[in-house]
Amino acid sequence: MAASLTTADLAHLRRALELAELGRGRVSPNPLVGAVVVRDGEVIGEGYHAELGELHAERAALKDCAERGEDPRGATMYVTLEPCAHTGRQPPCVEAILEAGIGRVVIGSDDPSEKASGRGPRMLRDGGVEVELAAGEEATAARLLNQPFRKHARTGQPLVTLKMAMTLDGRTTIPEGDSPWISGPESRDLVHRWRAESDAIAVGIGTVLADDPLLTARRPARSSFAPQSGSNLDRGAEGRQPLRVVFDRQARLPLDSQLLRTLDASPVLVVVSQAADQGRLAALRDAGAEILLAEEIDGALTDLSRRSLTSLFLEGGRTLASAFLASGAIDEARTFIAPVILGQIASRAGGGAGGTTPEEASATAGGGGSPAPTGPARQVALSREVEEIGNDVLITARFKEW
Ligand code: AOF
Ligand code: ZN
Repeated sequence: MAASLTTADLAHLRRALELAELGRGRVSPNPLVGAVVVRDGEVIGEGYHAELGELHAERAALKDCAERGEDPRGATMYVTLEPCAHTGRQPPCVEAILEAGIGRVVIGSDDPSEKASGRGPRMLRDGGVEVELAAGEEATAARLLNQPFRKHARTGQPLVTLKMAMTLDGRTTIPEGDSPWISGPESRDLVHRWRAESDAIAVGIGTVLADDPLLTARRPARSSFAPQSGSNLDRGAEGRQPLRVVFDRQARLPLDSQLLRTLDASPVLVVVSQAADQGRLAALRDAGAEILLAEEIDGALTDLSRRSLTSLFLEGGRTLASAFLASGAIDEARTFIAPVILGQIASRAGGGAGGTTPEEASATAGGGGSPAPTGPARQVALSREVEEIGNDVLITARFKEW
């Protein structure tokens, strides 16, 4: 089936993948999707899913054909995700493809959601359209593009990405009085971009008590971060803001913390346990925080997913990370290694790098009021990539693929 794809087919599919990328940070909980329409070797229309609730990629590409005065009858459509057959925020793409008389559809990846799962491709075939599913590199790229969407569809939980920054001697915390940063400015810009692309960011209460972080996505001035003009990342100084989540079993989040003082920038959800004091919970609610009661990380993740959050970006500290690891809940790790040696026992927690304090050890959802679970938590990555970001090295390791 996929063996019949030519070099030209694969090039058009890669173009569709590039187009899909343009929707990043703007369409969740929906997938990133791109489409290209080609007739007689010539591209006659391109489209992508640009904004949640707006045209799907396939319809956007057909609209582009119409705007260019091109007739898609008999043409091939390359689309990164199987076309939908259901009516949701948008009418089914399958209908539009059949109406347009597209002769062949080349699909980058399946759609594992219940309402899809092969229905669209079957309807296209029944309608006389030739349908081919890609394999190999392009298919892998199409699946990797939508890991949050795919995990959410398959498991009812968000994709969890753990971010860390460490020195050459393996330190993740910085001594008092030193510069608070481990990683360099380019890496920190990238972290802000990742925040803007995530549905939620989580930290442990220890990190909040130590650092009083804002956890918003701030748009850096540097050119390494250049959102498309017109994208919502371009809106004013701040872009799309993820939900801020604090794992705080005992509800100790200070009422005067930066998090609670910036609720107009983005909401704060505090994950507490039964052990939390009712008075504290009432005070947090009065201050505008949302409260989520969850004894286990698993339960917290399922609840976040029910709120249509498909990705959770974990930013410190080590205890929260350990609790997630022990629950087998980490899908991907992004670790910066900075060309710095601290060479001493660190005492300052956090500092943007994610730290651990004694308080935190008893304050994460997985901690149970005692130190985080230990035991055999070793996981070996399925794949990893290494890049240079400024003076730092970034290792992206994938533990699960959805
Ligand atoms: C998208 N964009 O380009 C394609 C999608 O809520 P709706 O009506 O927009 O439908 C979303 C579902 O449609 C999504 O979960 C996926 O299964 C399918 N395809 N979605 O948002 C697109 N092609
Ligand atoms: Zn669709």
